[in-house]
Amino acid sequence: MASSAGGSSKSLSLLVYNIWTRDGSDDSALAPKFLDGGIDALGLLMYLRSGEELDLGEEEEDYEEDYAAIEREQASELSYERFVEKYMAPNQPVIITGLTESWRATTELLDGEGASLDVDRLEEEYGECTAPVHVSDVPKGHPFGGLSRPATEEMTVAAYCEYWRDRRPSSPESPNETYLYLKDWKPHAIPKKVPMYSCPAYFKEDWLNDLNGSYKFVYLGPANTCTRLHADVLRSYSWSSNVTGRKRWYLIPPEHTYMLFDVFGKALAPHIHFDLESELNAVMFPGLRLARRHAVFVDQVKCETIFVPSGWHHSVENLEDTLSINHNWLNGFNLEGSWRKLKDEILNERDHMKTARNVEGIEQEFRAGTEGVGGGGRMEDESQIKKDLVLLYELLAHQLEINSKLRDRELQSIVEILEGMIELVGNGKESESESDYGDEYAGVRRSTDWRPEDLLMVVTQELGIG
Ligand SMILES: O=C(O)CCC(=O)C(=O)O
Ligand SMILES: [Fe+2]
Repeated sequence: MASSAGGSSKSLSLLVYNIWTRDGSDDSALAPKFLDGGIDALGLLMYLRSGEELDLGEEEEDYEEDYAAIEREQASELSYERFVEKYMAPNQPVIITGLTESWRATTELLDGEGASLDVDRLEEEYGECTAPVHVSDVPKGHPFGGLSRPATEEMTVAAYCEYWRDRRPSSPESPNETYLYLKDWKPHAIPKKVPMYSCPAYFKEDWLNDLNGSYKFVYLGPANTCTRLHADVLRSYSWSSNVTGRKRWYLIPPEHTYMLFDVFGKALAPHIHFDLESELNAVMFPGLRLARRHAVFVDQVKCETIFVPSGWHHSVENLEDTLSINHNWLNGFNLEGSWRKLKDEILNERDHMKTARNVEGIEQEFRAGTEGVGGGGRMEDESQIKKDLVLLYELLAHQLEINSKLRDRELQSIVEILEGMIELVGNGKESESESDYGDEYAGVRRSTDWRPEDLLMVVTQELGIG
């Protein structure tokens, strides 16, 4: 990658080579490093160290304008069965129109013509609620070039409405416009309040919200606010409806996810059109240009609802002041994908723990050298994985308890996942699990006709829940 390495780069590469090949004893140990992008990372590190020119090869074609579009369907002509067959089961995105016109949010929270939000009414009804608010600094002349900082505090809806009414452009000297984006607000949690919307029938089979309804959100953001590239919790589906305003969505199919990560396979690009004119960004995110070839794109207008399939990374920009409502949701159709992802994360984390001592120092040095580059979300860390594992376990346990209509294939998936959890978590403890659970554990593992309640009990013990 670097055209010619100087003295310090050579000794550095020798050091890394020796570490990665266990002191030169096993060349084949380098193979996984080629596959996971580590060699590119080494090249990049050498470049940063030596200040040498990089040979980036031929200038690539720019695919930026080539995004494929998302289909649109009218709710009145889309039966539930067709939605399942054409979109939910094959995990394909769609925009559905005609679902929100009768919502209270549409009939009561918009101004006379329904053209924009009635902020006074919102404040009157919900002023005392609190919600997380994200701050976005957007460089002038680069709409959506800014990244919102994660919410550090909650704000009352009244205070947010005041901000909304008093918004002014920043002073001409300021390089940025600063916006506040109210996200993940949960007004449905207010007791005895008439709901401002109802969940469309297509999305009602929802094991995630069956648990405690905590994945139902309202978003309110001025034009130019955005949500960085991400995939939703546990690879859940999302549906999102615009009550008013316009959003631009970019979605990347799951088979191309790997193209969105940096050379270390860890940091996600913040946006699908992250600036690749910068040489360093281009090297840091070698797959991003190609990912654009596979992205689909839509401008979603008022009263349209998008179905975001499982595991599709997406970034979202508010093109106008926008009020939207969304749920993350999960059921027997995307359950196995959720589990596959979690299992991969657990295995990766273990692998990482094994090699962490070897590569962490190098990686940290690299990150220090490229501070401010990329900076997208990191792959899940250990505590997040544990939380996700507990969440998945709890929602499965809940379905077994409340859902008497589970289809055979769903029951089978649940049992296989519980077995997988035991195997994975149990393996982590190595010989301990045998002695802790003795015959009971062995009995479950040997069992050919599954008993979900036994599996649940063992997983509960293994995860330390309950
Ligand atoms: O509207 C947004 O800013 C983000 C929405 C989103 O990520 C979702 O619905 O999954
Ligand atoms: Fe999302």
